[in-house]
Amino acid sequence: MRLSSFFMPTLKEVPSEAQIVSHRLMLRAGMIRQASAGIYSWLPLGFRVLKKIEQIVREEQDRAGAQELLMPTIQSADLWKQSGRYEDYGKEMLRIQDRHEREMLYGPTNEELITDIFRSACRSYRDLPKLLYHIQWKFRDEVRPRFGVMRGREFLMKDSYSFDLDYAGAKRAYNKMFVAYLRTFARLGLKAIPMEAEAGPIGGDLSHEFIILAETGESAVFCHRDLPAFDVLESEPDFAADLEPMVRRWTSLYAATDQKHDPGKCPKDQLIEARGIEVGHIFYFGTKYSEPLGAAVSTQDGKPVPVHMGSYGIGVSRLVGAIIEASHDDNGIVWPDAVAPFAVGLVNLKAGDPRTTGTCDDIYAKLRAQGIEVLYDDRDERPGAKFADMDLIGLPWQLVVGPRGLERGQIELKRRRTGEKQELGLEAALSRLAG
Ligand code: P5A
Repeated sequence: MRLSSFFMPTLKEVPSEAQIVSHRLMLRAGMIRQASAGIYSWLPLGFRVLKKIEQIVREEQDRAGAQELLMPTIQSADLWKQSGRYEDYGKEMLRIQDRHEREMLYGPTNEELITDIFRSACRSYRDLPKLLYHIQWKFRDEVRPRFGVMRGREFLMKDSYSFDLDYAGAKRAYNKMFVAYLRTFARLGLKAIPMEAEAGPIGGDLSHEFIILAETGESAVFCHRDLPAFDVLESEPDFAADLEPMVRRWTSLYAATDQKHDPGKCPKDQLIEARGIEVGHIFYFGTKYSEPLGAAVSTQDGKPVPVHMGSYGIGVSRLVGAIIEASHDDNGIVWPDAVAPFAVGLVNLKAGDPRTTGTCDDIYAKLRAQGIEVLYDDRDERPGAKFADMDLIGLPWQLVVGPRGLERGQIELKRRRTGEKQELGLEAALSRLAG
């Protein structure tokens, strides 16, 4: 992509309404634009990151054996009346009337709708287990939407739902999601710590939040100081096997959110007290929805029993902000490779110089031919402005090409994360990026 034609409306000024660094950087880098309170348009740069995150989330769901479908954003109130949550959800739910004066709503979550889909198709224990997910926009009319995409009113969630015959089956599904979540966040370049949590309006008595430690986190969290060093990607889990030992290991050390924290039970001398961002939340709630909605299957002896369910959420749009909170410096964003909107920023230091431009055009073509995503700053701007923009948008590699370096047959390769710079010949630089 050539920057001269790419729609990336960066801001020089620090937007005054943005209180935390990720919100400021997303606005300054031209990733999002507020449409109204807590509701954002995703501009091309931000949208590319959102899609990358979504894809990693999807791959790990698929690996764990979940199947993707797509439910609508607008739901009928009827199912919510059957579950009893139409009243309970209160003002957070955006209620809508259609032209026939039917009560509709913009879904804040999908337990009711997926239970309805399940009950219409599955009647026997032979239909179990089922593990389904979608990635869809939600609306919650938060009292105080703030921090940009971190606490929005409209936000993108990956939500999965499991259906099993009994607690043992449901716990197997819970464990699969637990491990899939650890892998997902690790692949996104994050250290997410599972913590015992309150189930809130979703319900149930077994629940974990996945928390990233960050000063700007909305909640106080407490965990054993050894937990952040646990590494989930060191081995590939077998999702067909019993994951209980792995989940036990991850839950063996103390970790609790504010509401679950018990000063009497925590290891006081080995405790980290920090603030955290909730990027995922998983729940087992048994028959809370299957009973009122009549989602039952017949067992081997023909008796109908309500299915045991769980639901599992990841804040996909929140993750964009959370990753920036965890990975930035004074000059801007520092994207982890896996989610960067482009892998390389190619900087032409002298757009008016035929030799420099010729070399840049050549590099641009070669990188693209190798399938490397590159943003080519071909604008006629001062080098200082180009460097500042490149640092701001945080692409993992910068390739800087100028007339003076070319005299010596050299171009500069900079690693955004460390600031480390290397002078290399053209071919060496290209093979470095390919490797
Ligand atoms: C689990 C999936 C649920 O809604 N039902 C379906 C369950 N859980 S949750 O904890 O309420 O939300 C799941 C994740 O969504 C993100 N999230 C938000 N992101 C941005 N703005 C918001 N207002 C918002 N509310 C929730 C969080 O990452 C949360 O863990």
